[in-house]
Amino acid sequence: ECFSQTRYEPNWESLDSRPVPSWYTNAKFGIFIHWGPYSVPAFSKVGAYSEWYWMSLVSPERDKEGHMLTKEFHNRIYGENFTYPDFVPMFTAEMYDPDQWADIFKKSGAKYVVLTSKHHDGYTLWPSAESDKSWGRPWSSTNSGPGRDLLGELTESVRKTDLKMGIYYSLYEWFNPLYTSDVDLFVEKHMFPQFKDVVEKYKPSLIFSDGEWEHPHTTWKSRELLSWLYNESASKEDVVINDRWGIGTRHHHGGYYTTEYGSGMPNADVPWEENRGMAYSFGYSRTENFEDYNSTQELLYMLVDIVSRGGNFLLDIGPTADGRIPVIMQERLLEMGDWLEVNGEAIYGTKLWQKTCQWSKGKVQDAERGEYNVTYDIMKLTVSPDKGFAAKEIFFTKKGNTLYGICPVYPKNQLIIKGVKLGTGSTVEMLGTYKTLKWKQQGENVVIEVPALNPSEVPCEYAWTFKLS
Ligand code: FUL
Repeated sequence: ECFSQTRYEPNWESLDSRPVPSWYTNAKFGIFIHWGPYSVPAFSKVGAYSEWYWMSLVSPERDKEGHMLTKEFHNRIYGENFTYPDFVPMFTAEMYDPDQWADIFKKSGAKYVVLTSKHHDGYTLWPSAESDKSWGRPWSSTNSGPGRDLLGELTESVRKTDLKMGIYYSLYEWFNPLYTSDVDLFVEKHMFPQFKDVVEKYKPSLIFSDGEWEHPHTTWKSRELLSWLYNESASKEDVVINDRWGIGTRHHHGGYYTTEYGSGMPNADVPWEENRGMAYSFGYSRTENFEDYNSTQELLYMLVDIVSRGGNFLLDIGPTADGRIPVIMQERLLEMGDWLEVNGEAIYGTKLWQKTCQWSKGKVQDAERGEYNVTYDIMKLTVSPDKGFAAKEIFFTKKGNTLYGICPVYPKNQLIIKGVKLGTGSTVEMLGTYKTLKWKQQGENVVIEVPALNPSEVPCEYAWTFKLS
């Protein structure tokens, strides 16, 4: 892959023709991080996003109930005269240890990390001259709050591992005086130089653009920016971008397609990525309790389901204002890593298998026909295999001639995979064990003898992978 030899023109036809670098489509699992001054109040109506605190506080239009709750909380705890920028000195990050973060990410089995370089509040986690200038006050993490280059430090730590480092970047800034008065001037004097600065300084391998929806891509001059990124920038070799570059670009233009708190994309022809938090918010929210968090099992099934349909999973965590990754989030990540340690072979570098069927309530989803309506609620149910037939209980992935069947339920005695012909000399094994399993071809189906395992032989929890090669 050498992307830098092609010259990309500032039009969508040319820009969209750039292939998404394969490091990304092989990676499958990434960690998203929402961190900023909003991590200080760390408050949201349950079900809403805490990183929207400032907007929730001042705008009844957006979500009246959320606004009332936020306002009541804010006035009671901080007082009416306390403004959002007053949170900045409380955004201290004194416990921030980027090496420890990177270590957890590595152990989680994720292959890339995406940190909010700047969210809609405009506050930057790196020294940005544009930010301080157009806000007319210190508005970056080096000269206020933590007094550290949070992005630079994490970039360095992540790059000591083999994980890729990426950034989230919001195009719009709710209350930036330049943005609210003259968006064209904002794009020219603020956004362009700022975007170029963050790219040249940290060479991100991924850019998750966002906050594009108030203007068309022509206002953001996205095509010009992207042709610079692809042709000129320090990131041009391996950079991956998403699809949020102006009204109507989602699922049409840019790089991979994004879905958010959904189930992913029906169409597997395009690289896509589902992003969500472990509970309801991206930023840390102190209103979220134990029962709001998805279990490791649920998160793993999301990952497996998404990968079986050809997508990536960008799972978000919200660190605290003092720089800790909440222990429940650490636990989820480490447990996902334990599973991936055994089963990663069936995840990384795989493609969807044509006959991938979705495990869902009463309805089988078919990637070939593109039906699409997975609800994760079913993950909470105990599923009993339907007479040992695989179609409803297995997620499939493939790599070359190898087919992987990932079973969220341990098959009793037999596993029947319908519509698969295995050549003589093929082997079937269960990942994490050294057992080669007995199998036979029975017409159109492969019938695998599944041994009962002693507790000490069970290779992992939650789902077991059968490798047919
Ligand atoms: C959304 C934002 O508004 C959310 O706060 C979050 O950053 C999510 C990933 O993208 O559109």
